[in-house]
Amino acid sequence: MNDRKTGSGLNMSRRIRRSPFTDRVERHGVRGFSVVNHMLLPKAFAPSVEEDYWHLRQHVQLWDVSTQRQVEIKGPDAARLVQWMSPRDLRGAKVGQCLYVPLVDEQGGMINDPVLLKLADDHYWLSIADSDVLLWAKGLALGANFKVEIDEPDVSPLAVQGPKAEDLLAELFGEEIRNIEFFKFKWIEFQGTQQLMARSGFSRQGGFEIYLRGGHLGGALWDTIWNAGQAFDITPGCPNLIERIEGGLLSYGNEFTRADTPLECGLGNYCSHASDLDYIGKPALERLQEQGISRDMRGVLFDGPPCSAVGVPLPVKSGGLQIGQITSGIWSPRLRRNIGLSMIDRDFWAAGQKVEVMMSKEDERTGEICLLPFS
Ligand code: THG
Repeated sequence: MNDRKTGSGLNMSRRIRRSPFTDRVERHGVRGFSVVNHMLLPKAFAPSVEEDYWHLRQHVQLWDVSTQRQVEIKGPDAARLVQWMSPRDLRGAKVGQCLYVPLVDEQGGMINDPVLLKLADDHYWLSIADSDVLLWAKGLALGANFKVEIDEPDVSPLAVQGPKAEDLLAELFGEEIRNIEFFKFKWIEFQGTQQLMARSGFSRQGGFEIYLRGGHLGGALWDTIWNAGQAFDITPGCPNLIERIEGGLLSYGNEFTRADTPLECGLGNYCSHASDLDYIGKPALERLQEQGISRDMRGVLFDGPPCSAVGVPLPVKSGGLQIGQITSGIWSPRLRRNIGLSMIDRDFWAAGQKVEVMMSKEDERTGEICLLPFS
């Protein structure tokens, strides 16, 4: 399938970047791609998302998540710029730590929700979701005259996710990797190079992400893990829609956009109330905090035949009144019910609230609101 066109009919060009692992992913028969940060993200491998889901919960998978591009910020003003970009209080952050940080604009609207890695006091990576943070950061730095260098380095994360990830990686990179705590990272050696390994990833099944420095090593890193992974039942995978929704992991561009604030998308815990902290959008978020939010992120459980992956948002109603929309939804084979993520209006957001989900004008399903994550 290494031609100019994927199976889904997506027309390839240089603007849709390949990753250091794309060759491997194609060799494994990937069944389609999405595009994130102008780069290919595998969408499915096994015959169904459901098979991938059960496998992820029991074994180990190798995910090409190179689309989680790094925006590197270094220099004397790096810490100041990163803090200015986020309402999360970063003053206590330590080298070796990963932090999930909302980035907001001057109106409090979500710019992105990256994982921040603190490499040194004056050196950070923002491991971004799907928006052009590089340009935002460069514009801010230039306008404010910050002494920083900002770039997208040759770094491509490869995720090893699932309950057997730790045993597999300990065999390859040493027992020390077992001591990496959740959302911390350490340096490992691979073919004479130093590589960053974090205990993190876009699933709730445990696992690690290796931030590969040097795309030319991509094939070798993939093959090394793949070969050792045979004994662990490894398969190629990708962020799994069922598992992600069940786990309440949000996707920028799907669950929220620049039209939403972190307070409304369930990211209020990552917004500081400290009066002596300054960041872009602070007045807007403070105003909203005072007023109180009028919607918040919730789960929706709904009845009827299994629903396939939601592509176009599904209206959520109560007594005919629209109170939200499901932005990601699918059938959960474990809960044996359809599940979805939606921001829900305040008067209706209590767990247990009965709702209607509109699959189409003719197909109305009964459902109820629940807290995240789905249990
Ligand atoms: N890994 C890396 N980069 C990423 C993602 C990732 N960039 C884009 C996207 N995913 C960002 N979104 C999330 C959302 C949630 C989490 C990670 C990335 C996550 N959060 C922890 C939780 O909810 O338990 C809490 C983190 C904290 O306390 O700071 O795992 O997957 N590299």
